[in-house]
Amino acid sequence: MLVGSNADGEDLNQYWEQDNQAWWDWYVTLADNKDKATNFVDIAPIQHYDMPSDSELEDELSTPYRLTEDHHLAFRRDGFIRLPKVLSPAAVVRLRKELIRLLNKTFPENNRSNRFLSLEMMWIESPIIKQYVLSPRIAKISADLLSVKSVRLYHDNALSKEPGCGRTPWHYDDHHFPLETNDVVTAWMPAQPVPKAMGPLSFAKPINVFNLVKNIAFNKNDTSYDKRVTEVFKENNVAIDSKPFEIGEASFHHNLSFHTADSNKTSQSRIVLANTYFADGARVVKNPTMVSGDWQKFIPGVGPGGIAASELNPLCWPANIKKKDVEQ
Ligand SMILES: O=C(O)CCC(=O)C(=O)O
Repeated sequence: MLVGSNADGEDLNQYWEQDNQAWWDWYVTLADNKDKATNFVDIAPIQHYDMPSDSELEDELSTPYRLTEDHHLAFRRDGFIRLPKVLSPAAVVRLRKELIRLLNKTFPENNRSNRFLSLEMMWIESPIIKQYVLSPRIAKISADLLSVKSVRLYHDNALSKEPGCGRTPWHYDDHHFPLETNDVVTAWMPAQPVPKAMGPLSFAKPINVFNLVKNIAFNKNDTSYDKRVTEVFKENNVAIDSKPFEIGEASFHHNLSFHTADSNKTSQSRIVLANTYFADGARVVKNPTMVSGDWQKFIPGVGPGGIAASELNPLCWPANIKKKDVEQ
């Protein structure tokens, strides 16, 4: 899966040489997959909901979500939180329809089997996805959980775990995002319910368990890192939250939260919109590595050490989205 100098030796301190889909194709090979699914579980198709109109969607995605003190405490303690009803079922169905349209345009039917498909920066192309990505509702939850005044977008990401795709390796996002700050959060918003068999995002808790595994060497060529993290978490009886997601439920995780996801053993794609936001003012790290993939696509024109505030990193909270921007 690795090419050019990325394929040589063990060194991670180099730029990624392919596109971001190639990054995911490589990354999932680093997961330990003992139990390969052979029979897929058939799950019920999503119930019918009337699609929201553009203005209903805009209203929903600009309405603040009521976070409680318990939510804040749980996020600070555990590094992630699951929130019910972040999206209405109708908004989930509209999101799914648009993500499928975009995925279908990019990935031919005959080249999807067992893969982890990804698409980023969809908000530039799709006014519908733009509503979900620059959403004041989602960005305000993110800023509030981080306890920062303002957040910018790092990227949006469609994550389609296809039937038969194996586990997502254990990791924390600090390893991936080349941002010189820990004020980074990802809103992981499934575009359908995610039962256990589909591979819900799963979190190790509390947040500081990253200290148990921070000295494990990352190996770009095999599954040893993922295996060792699993072992260390087991040895230390680390609690893993791997509950299913209801329709409309979303999780928000900090960049120090260790997470994984099981394989997709169902016959449906596990489609998710994952938006990552970071505190305004953050800089790009001085030495991005190949584990950051093609990050310059997300922060164009800003080099190592520069402030991550390109035109593709708009301030999402406080909100500056205008109706006419959405309808362009
Ligand atoms: O969706 C997955 O399986 C992994 C996603 C992930 O690691 C993330 O959003 O940070």
